[in-house]
Parts: sequence; C-alpha cells; structure tokens
Amino acid sequence: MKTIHLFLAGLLFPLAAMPTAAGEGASKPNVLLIMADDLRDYGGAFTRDVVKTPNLDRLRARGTTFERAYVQYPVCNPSRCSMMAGLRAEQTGIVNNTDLLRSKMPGIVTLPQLCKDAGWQAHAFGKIYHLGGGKDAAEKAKWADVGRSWHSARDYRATRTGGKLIEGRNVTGGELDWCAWGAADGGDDDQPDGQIAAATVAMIGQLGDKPWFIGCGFMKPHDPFIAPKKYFDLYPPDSLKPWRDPADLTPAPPQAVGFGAYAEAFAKLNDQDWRELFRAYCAGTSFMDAQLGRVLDALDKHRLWDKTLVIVVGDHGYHTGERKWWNKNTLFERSCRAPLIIAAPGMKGGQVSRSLVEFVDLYPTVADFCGLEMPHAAAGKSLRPVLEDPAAAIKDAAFTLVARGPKLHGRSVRSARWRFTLWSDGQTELYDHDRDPEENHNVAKANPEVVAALGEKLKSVPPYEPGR
Ligand SMILES: [Ca+2]
Repeated sequence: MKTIHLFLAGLLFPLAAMPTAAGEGASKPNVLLIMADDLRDYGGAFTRDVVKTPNLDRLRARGTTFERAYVQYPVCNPSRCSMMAGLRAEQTGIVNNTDLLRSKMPGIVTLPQLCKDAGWQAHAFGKIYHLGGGKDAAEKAKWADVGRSWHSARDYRATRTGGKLIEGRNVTGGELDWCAWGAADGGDDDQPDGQIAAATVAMIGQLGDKPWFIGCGFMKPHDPFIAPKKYFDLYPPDSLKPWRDPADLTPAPPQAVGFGAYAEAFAKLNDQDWRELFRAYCAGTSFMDAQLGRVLDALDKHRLWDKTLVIVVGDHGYHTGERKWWNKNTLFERSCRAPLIIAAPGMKGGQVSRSLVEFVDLYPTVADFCGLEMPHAAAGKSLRPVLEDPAAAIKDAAFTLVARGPKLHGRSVRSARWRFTLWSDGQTELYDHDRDPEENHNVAKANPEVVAALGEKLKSVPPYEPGR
C-alpha cells in the first residue's frame, strides 16, 4: 500500500508543481516575505568572509541571490512604501519616515492586499511597513495597514529580561541616543526578533493548506545594536577591522554624506568605538540570521518549499564606516544596494545573478508567481526571467532617489559599469565600478560622454516633485 502511495505521489507531484499561466488560478503559492532592517547586502565578501550567516547561506543554496539589487529610496518608510506599492518614491511621493502610505495613496492596492483580496490569508509579524504611530493602538494599526494589507499584524517588544544589558555603551557618549550597543541578558525570545520568528512559525503551522502571505519583518541589525550576548561571543572584540577610507578619497558634495549632528558625532569616534559598533552590527546580523533559520526550519518541517515563494530582502543598505558614515540615506552603492534572495517553486537553487534589479520588481514578481493581474501600472518587471536564467537581464539601469528637504534632492542611476548621481543643485558624481567598487573616486569630469548618457537615462523615470 505504502509503495503504491509513494508511486502515485511521485507521478502526481511533477504535475502539481508545473507552472500555470497567469490568471488560470490553478496554483496559489504561499508568499513568505522576510525582511531585515538596515541589513547591508551580503552578496559580496561582507557576510561570506566577515559575518556569520549560516541561514542566509542555507537560503542562498535554495534560491537565487541577487548581487545587484537596488532600493528606490535608501530609508525605511520610503523604501518599504515603494516596495509594497510597486511604485517609485517619485510616484508614491513618500520620502520620509513620517508620511503614511495611505495619506498619499489612499486607494493603492498593496502587495499583500493583492493576494489577500484574491483569497490568501495575510498576516504580518514585526516590521514590514515602517512601525509608526507611537503607543497609540489605532495609529499603529494605520501604519501597519491592518484590514487592508493584512488580516492581522503585530509588533513585539523585548521582555524585562531581554531589556537588561550585560555589557554595552553608547559610543557617542549619549550625543546620538540611537548609537548604542548592548549584549543582552536572556535568550532569543526575550528580544522582538525571537518572538517574531516564533509567531511566524506558529502561523505557518496553523494555516496548513490554505494559501497564505506572511510578512516576517525582523528588526535587526537596526539600531540600537542589541542582541543576546551569545551573538556577541561569536566575534572576539579584536577580531573585526573597521573600514578605513583610502587617503586619496574624492570628497563628496556636502549633501551626499557626512552631514549634521551625525557627522559631528562620528568625527569624534576612535578606532575602538568603530570596532565596538561594527562588532555589534555583526552580532545583530547573526542574531537575525538565527531567527531566519527557525522560519526556514518550519518550511522544511511542513514541506512547503515547492509551494512557497520565499523572498528575503533588506529595506536598504548601510554604511558601516565608509566615508565616516554609520547609517543609510546616501546615494552611494553601500546604501542603495540591499540584500535580495528569492527561492521560488520550480526554480533552481544555488544561483547567483549579477543582473541589475530594483525593489519595485518584487510586486510584479509576486503577482506573476501567484497568477494575479497587476492592479495598477507596474514601475518594475517580474524577475521570473532572471530566476529561470540568472544571466538574463530585465533592465539596463536601477534608480534611487534621496530628498534633502524641500529644496534639494539627488537622483542616482546604476548601470552595469557606472553609478551616476545628479543633485538638483547641479553637482554630479560618477563612479566606475569596474575600477572602483567602493566609489572612492569621482570621475565625472574625465567622462563627459558617460555623464551625458546617464543624465539622459535619469529622464526615463518619473520626475520628483517635492511636496506633492
Ligand atoms: Ca531600515
């Protein structure tokens, strides 16, 4: 009996796993959108050689790693709104952490909402949208877009034990209150990310065969740089070398990086301060990675890999000392490029793609795999061709915007070789990634034809209209 059963399963399985054309509706894969906050990209040597991320490595073996994936705005709320709307920040009009998506786009059908309205169970844990609203429950629900995007959404806090720090300090002497690290007492579940993993795992078990869209939004490695002490113990205090800019670094325009109170505080940091910050960022990354592992274990346990589209994404990149900057919100590669791994049903694992992709491509990708029509004109394109062939290109440029108040903004375009940034005050930056992957030398003056061509390319995306 058992033999026949297995034989039949073997026969039926390939048929069930065959891709269906969009709109036929025969296949409703689950969608697991896992986000990390402020995680810089791990496509390069950073995580392979420096940070211990066995579970990101495990997912890489199952999926396709995108080594050139770019956010449309390198700050939490604008990036997440862009991703969830499938539209550029120029189109959403959201360029800060204070504007609510629905205040600018009341009728937008968000990515989870697209699935939810088509019959998927949709639940969010932790930070998928920017967590605004303070302590007011009704305001928080608005920020989480409960009822529209999700059937339910929850955020989490550290327990009293997890709030106790065994070691730690603010490396700016309190000048920047967020710039603190701490090796916490207690275990993983005393921190929000442990609880987010536990809740995600429980929901996966509870939903069974109903199609679902789960948002699992980890809070780390975002500041404050706190993780259970065991993750700090992975990195002996003197084992990590902080970044040093080269002596011949071209100074950037003042609005590009290194501005305000942050820069004043960073200028006072010594090597020891940088080392402690970097160690804490690595500890937070390994902590987040361990929680990711618990969620991947649940996919193993319930045998869901063949019917789940798994996306792991960061919300933007992060400077860990490059140009004496410890943060995001710049138009440099370190801030615009972010992690992206996709493991899709029917697609090969262990693939690495150098194709240029943008985070606005996620919405049409999910719509494609779920067999759903885009509810509005997409700013991006489905990544299916790249998942089928990692050498395939779906676009020749990726675009990122930053605003510096109502009167100044910058737009940046990344091509296969170059990054070109044009500020609204006319200043330009050009970096040659073939020769200068860390963007240390602005070569705009020496390459007027490239500047002209990429300046023209910037006109292919909708204009930014401040205050819209
Ligand atoms: Ca963020």
